Amino acid sequence: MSIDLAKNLYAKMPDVFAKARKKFGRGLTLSEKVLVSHADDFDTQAWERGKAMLALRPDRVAMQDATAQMAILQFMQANKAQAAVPSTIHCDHLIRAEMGSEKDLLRAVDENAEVYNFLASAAKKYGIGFWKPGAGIIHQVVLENYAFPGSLIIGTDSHTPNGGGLGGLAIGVGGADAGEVMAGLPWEVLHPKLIGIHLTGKLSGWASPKDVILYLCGLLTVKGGTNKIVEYFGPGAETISATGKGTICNMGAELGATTSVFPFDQKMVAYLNITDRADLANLAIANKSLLVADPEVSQSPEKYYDQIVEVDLSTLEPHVVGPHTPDLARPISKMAAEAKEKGYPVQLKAALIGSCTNSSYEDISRSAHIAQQGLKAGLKAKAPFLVSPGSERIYNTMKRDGFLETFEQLGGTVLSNSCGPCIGQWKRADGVKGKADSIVSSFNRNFPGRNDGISETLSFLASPEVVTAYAITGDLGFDPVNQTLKGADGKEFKFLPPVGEELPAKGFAKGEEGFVAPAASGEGLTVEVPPTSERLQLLQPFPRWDGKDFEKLPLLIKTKGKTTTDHISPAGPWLKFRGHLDKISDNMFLGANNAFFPEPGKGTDVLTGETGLTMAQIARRYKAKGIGSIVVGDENYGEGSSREHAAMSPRFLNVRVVITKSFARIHETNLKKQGILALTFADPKDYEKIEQQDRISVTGLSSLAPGKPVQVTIHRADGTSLTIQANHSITEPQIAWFKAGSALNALN
Ligand code: MIC
Ligand code: SF4
Repeated sequence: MSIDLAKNLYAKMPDVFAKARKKFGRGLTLSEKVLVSHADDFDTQAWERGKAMLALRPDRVAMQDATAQMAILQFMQANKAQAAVPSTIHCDHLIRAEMGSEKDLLRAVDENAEVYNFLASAAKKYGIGFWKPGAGIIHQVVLENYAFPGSLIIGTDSHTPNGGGLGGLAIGVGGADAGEVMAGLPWEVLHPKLIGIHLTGKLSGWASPKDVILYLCGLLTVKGGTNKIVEYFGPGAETISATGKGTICNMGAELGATTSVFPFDQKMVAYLNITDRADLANLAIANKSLLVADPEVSQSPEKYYDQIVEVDLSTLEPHVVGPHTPDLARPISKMAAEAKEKGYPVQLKAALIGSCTNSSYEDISRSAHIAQQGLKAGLKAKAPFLVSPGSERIYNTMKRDGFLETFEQLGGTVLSNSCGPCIGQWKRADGVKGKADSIVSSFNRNFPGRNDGISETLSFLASPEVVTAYAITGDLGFDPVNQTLKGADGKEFKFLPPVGEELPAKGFAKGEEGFVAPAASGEGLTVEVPPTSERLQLLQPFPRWDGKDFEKLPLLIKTKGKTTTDHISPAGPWLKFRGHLDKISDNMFLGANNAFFPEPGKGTDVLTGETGLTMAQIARRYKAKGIGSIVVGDENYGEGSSREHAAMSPRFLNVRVVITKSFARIHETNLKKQGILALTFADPKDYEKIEQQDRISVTGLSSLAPGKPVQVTIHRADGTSLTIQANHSITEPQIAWFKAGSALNALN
């Protein structure tokens, strides 16, 4: 990475901070420092938390292969010669985890050739850095190479906030946002509110950074961070390694937070130094006061943050969360009793460590310490034990320092440096559809069906060291932290708390790092999209709005309960169609619970009465008749991933309106970008009023205006009707997206 980016940014910070202090009449939090220094135009920008739309200029864009396809296809529609900001593509999601690292990688290169060629050729042409398959998982590679204190990075993946571990704002977005920023436009986001997390004390024993965020997930819930930045401060912050901070920020996505951030400190200096960025470390040290909150913030934080949470790291216990949602949290000492009470199957069918969230040297060395204790007692892993290293650097260092060997002796399998089982690219040999059993991982998400494609599987999350201990005992009904177990010789022993190193004493081992630089000029280069491809399809612009109100739209689905993007657009086997809108749309709502049908993903064609059809089948029928439809959703609709397929497929299949109790941030923006009207019930209880045979009208659209509610009329099958109100968060420019049919259409 060129250090000039940071130099230029730091050089302009003092002036804009002075202006901001004057305008706000107070000192600045770290988040505000990053926001104001990236304003497209500080002077004309309105700064009101929770209200104003901010137009920002990110320092860089990162994309992973599964979302990059749509991001690049959309960027191509803007007809630009080069990406306007430094950008990278990372091939990590499309590698299946089945036979171990080497074979999995070879197969991935073969079966994804079209997609990789497309991405590599586009990267080369448009001046985008390309990280080959096997190089590592986007967030780990960004932390090792690109994130820096004070930076603003956007990434087409919801766990982009991992970069907050190095003191910048790193934010997950949909591909359309990335495409626009690469096309030279500013990036828009609702001015987030701020949650201040005051950290005191120091982690000890089994407690790890992962436990900080698992605990916060339980406390704040999956909605607690929506449209908020989580800013950590206080003396405890400096005691956590940079990679540990990365873990905490990464999983802040599970709170729905816009992003999370830690102030610049010595731990970041150490990490920058060991990842070959001493120049950047020195520059940041020289500019330290710009990269932390102003001193008055920690003196009276209540004046600066909208909400404050106190966490004493010294008393934090290791936590376990799940199943099915990351906010069902409890200390590990309570897990066994709860499993018994709720009837969770206690035999663990797999234990998985690593991923973008938890594969730092610290995580791996602490886990290896637990594994060594197991081996010493003559034990092996009882549950299949899988390790997903986050990057080539991590993998080579684990190998050099003997950790790989330790895991393998324990019976573990080391997978390629990729997402693998975290995103359903895992063939679980013993998995049976319809049968509930339990698995545990150190990943960040545990929505139904996420890892093994089986929605009954109960997936629990914990720190990698706890997961390693669980791998050895194979039993969720046993507390490996507090209880004793029997070694091979029958003698009782208790695991000693894990001990590891934050950073490798010998530095990181290098390896084939897999970076391909773009061509100096892309002129004359072509982007490879085979016309007959099953994997890629050039995009056709969505039709413009015809100026008419939506009259009597049939209800496609009313989703009940949690509706994450994994429910709306499942990954796993569908990942291979991420570049082919028509094909992937067949997965639409396959995981969602329909209020009017007993089986997920299915429902009734209300025009013909035929039932048991998939949502895609029904929507395709309506579309063929030229009819749009409406989707009704529950709370925090679209929680989870940044994948815009969850918005593009409905749009492609003619869904015109999505009306919910509330939305998750990235998904709400994705819907708007694709030209779908995203509404919320003014009275959430109105959700209950929607019935299967209703026809729903949304009227007054020609006078759609920011802050002005919209009328929704529900026409009942018996001829009666009732009118309710719906709200929206559509801004003036977003109205233009709606009218043009999509944000991209509005550009051209
Ligand atoms: C995820 O963790 O859910 C993913 C897969 O990384 C997604 C992106 C995607 O769906 O491609 C995310 O988090 O945004
Ligand atoms: Fe990959 Fe999982 Fe991280 Fe998403 S959360 S980037 S799927 S490892």
